[in-house]
Amino acid sequence: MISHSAKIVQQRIGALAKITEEPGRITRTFASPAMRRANELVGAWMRAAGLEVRVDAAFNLLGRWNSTQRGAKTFLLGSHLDTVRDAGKYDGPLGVLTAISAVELLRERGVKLPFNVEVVGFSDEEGVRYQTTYLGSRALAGTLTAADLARIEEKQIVTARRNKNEFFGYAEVHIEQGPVLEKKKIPVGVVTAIAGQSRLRVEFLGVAGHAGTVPMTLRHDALAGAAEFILAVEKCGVLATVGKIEVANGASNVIPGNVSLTLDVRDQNDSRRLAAVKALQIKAQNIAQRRGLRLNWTLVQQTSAVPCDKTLTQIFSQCVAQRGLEVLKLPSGAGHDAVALSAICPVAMLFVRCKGGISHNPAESVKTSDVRVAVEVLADFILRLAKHP
Ligand code: HGY
Ligand code: MN
Ligand code: MN
Repeated sequence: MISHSAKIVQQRIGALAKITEEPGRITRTFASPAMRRANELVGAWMRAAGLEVRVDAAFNLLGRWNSTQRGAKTFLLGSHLDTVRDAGKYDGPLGVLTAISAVELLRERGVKLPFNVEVVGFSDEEGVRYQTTYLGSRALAGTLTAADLARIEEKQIVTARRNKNEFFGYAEVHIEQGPVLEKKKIPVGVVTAIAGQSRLRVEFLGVAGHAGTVPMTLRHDALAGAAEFILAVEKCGVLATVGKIEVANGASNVIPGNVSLTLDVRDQNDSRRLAAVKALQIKAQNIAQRRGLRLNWTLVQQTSAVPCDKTLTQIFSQCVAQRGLEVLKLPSGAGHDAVALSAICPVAMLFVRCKGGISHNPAESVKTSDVRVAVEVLADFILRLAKHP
C-alpha cells in the first residue's frame, strides 16, 4: 500500500514537472498561467483523495479534510508549487504530494481525526517574480506589509488572510537541498531551525562611455565596481550570494554606466547575518567612492531565523525512531514557507535525502524508497498528533 503511494508520488512529481512557463525546463512563477495549471492538476489529486479543494485570493491551493468534531482546530501540511527558473522537480512539490498521500492513506484506513487537516500548495515561496519571498504563505498568515503590496500587481492577495487562531500547527516535508543526509546514509532528518535571510538590490551607477575613447584611468565603470563588490561578497564570512546581475543598455563597445545586482545573505544567527550585511554595505560604499560611482542599496526583504517547535519536532523524531531509523536533527540553510507560518502557529519540518544534496537545479533527485519513508513518517506524525492534539 505505502510503496504504492510512494510510486504514485513519483509519477505525480513527473507529471507536475511537465507544467512550466519555459518549454524544456521547469519554471513556475507567482500567479503565472503555469501556476494556475499546476493548481488544477494538484487540485484534482487532492479531490481524488477526498479533500475539499479551493484556491484562495493569494493563489494558494488548499485541500481540506474536515473533522467530524464541531469547532475543531486545523493542522496545516504542505509546501510550495512555485519554482526557481530551470528548477528541479522536488523543491516544493514533494512536500505537497507527500502530504496528499499521507492524508489519502489515513482516510483509506478510515481514520477519524479530532482536528481538521488542510494541505496547502503555496503560490510563491521562491519569490522569483518580485524577489520577495513567501507571498502566498504570508498572505495566508496575514503578515504582508505595505511594502510588499506596493511591490506587486496582485494586491488582492491580502484578502487571503485566515483567522490565525484556526491553526494549531504546520508541518512541511521538503528535500534537504544539502549533502548531510546522503553523507550519513539516512533517508530523512528532523529540522531544528530555519536560517534567517536578507534579500537586497544593489545598484552601481557610473558613467556610460565609448569603449574605444575613454582612457582606463578616467572611467567610472559600474560593472567593474560591481565585480569588485561580488568578490567581496564571496569573502564576507556568512552564506552570501549574488544570484542575478543586470547591465542596463549593455553593449560590447559601451562602458557600463548602470548595473544592478541581487544580494542574498543567510545565517542561523541573526546578528551575524545583520553584521555581514552592514559590512558589505560599507564595502560597497567604499568601492563606489573610490571609483566615482553612485550606490543605491535597497533592502527588499528580511526574515529572522526561526526555531522549529520543540513538541512537533519531538513527535517527528518519535515517528522516525519508531520506523527503526536513526534520528538526525539538522538546521535548514534554505528558507521555507514554515518561516511565514511560524508567525501564527508552531512549525516543524522533515527533510528528505536528495541525490548529491543538489537543488535549484534540474538534476534534483529523490529515491522512491525515501519518498516512502517520508509518507510513512508524515502519516504516523498525524496519527500521533491525534492522540495528543
Ligand atoms: O531561497 C530559499 O532558501 C528557498 O529556496 N526559497
Ligand atoms: Mn523550497
Ligand atoms: Mn527553493
